[in-house]
Amino acid sequence: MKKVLTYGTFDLLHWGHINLLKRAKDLGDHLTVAISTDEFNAIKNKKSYHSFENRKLILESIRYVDEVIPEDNWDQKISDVVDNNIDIFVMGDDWKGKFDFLKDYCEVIYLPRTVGISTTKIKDDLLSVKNG
Ligand code: C2G
Repeated sequence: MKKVLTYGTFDLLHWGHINLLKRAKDLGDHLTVAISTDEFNAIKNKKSYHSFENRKLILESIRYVDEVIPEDNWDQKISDVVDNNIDIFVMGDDWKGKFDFLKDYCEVIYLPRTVGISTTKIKDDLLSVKNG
């Protein structure tokens, strides 16, 4: 069984996230998603609209996702890969090169980001509608 692993906040889930998760799952047989805790988001200077619990619930409902684990620090990736017997690590290419150190432990693939959508864009667009 080929196991795939990816990381993210996945707030205000949108089709760019789904495109990433689908392509990640298509690379193997099992997809684990490490979702950033609210505390880790603070370290990433990200404020989620949905709580960790609710973002986890949403992710667990996606057909491409087999398992969801918490991401609470920058330094857990090697142990996550080893402890979960991961074959392929996947991230959007906005992270290209940042996780190449994992190549000693698994295949590392950066997938093209989906253009035209982001959680930030959703927030900004809604704000401009609200403000007229
Ligand atoms: N993504 C994408 N296309 C978009 C938006 C996001 O392919 N239009 C991808 C990102 O490249 C990432 C994943 O979806 O691989 C999750 O995006 P975020 O929730 O923004 O994740 P991020 O905050 O970048 O967290 O340790 C790694 C971090 O936790 C990554």
